[in-house]
Amino acid sequence: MHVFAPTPYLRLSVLAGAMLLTACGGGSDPAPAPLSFKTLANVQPLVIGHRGASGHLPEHTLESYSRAIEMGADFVEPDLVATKDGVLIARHEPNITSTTNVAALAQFASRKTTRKVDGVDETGWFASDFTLAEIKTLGALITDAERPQQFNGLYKIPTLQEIVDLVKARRAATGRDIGIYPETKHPTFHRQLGLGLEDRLIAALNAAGWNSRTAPVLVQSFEPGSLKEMRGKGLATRMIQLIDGDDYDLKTGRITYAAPFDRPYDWAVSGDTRLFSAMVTPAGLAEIKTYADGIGPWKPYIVPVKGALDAAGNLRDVNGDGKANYNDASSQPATTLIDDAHKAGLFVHAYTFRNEQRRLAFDYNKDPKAEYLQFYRLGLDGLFSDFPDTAIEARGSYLKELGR
Ligand SMILES: [Ca+2]
Repeated sequence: MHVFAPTPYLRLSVLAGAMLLTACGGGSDPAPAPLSFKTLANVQPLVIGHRGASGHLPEHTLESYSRAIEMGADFVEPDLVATKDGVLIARHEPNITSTTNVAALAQFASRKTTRKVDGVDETGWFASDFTLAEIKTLGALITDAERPQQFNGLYKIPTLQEIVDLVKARRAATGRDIGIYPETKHPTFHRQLGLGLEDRLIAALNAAGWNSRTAPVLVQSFEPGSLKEMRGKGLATRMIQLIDGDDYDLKTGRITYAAPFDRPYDWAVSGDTRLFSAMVTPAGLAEIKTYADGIGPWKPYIVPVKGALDAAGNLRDVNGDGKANYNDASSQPATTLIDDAHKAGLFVHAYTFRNEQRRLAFDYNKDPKAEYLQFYRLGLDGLFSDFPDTAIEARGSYLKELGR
């Protein structure tokens, strides 16, 4: 039944509304009233191009951000780290070994070193040991073997300034309200190197004329101290507290916590023993509201994922591929987090949505759009996607459901 109509109950209710208007003499052919969004601002959910369109092109390149904008993303998301000469560039990690071709370049072989990042030893090449001029000789790599490899090494590492310039040019050319969503990455790590990210980001946004509440800028961090510092130093943009976890326990459906993903690293340094989970309690949300405007939780804080167990208590291989893993787990009833955050006056932008089959729970039936729709229907205010094209296609389906 209703194979042509994915949400028959919604369509019926719209139809009933239209009939009622007609019966009341509301005029000829009144347009049915669209259903309301459940988002905090009663607007459609935002699609944020996570590291650009990183499912398609090497992440954090101007080409990746451009592709996301072409696909219709509302925001592009640069993660920020600092070079040796103090320039903000877009990389997901201070350690640039996996996202660039640096390991293959003989002239930089001696730069290989071991550094402690958030308490964990990492060996490789670090952005903070390279000047911007040196960084500009590197080529970016795509980090997922399942994604297109033919662009590896072709694109440069962009500076924050180049990203601002790109977005401004695209705003002017398209008339669209495209924004940037910069993240201070490992703020404590950078501060300890004397390369604090906060002053540099504020200076860049001041120079761009984008240090205001209405600027097309959302600033995010996992470390509350970074956001609080920027607020204290006059950053006026909207800000987002990211909320992480280490892994899923598919047997219980619970998020697990292990260092360094158990708590913000500035909490670890200051001796605050709370976990990230403290942030999603009413008290935690109220605390975030004192310095930020929204939260950016990992997806399972909103929709937990849980597997079925066999008689021996082991995870069942539900899809019959011989392995028992995430693909055998199914999404569970949503938590109250979106409603709780909205009650606290905070919007909710969840991460990260990806298309690959190995990243989809069993009950999405291998269709990434099913996951997007589930979250849109809950009133999520925005989401980070490696595939903005799929996110926007699913948003189109959602808008149709609402009669928009
Ligand atoms: Ca399986």
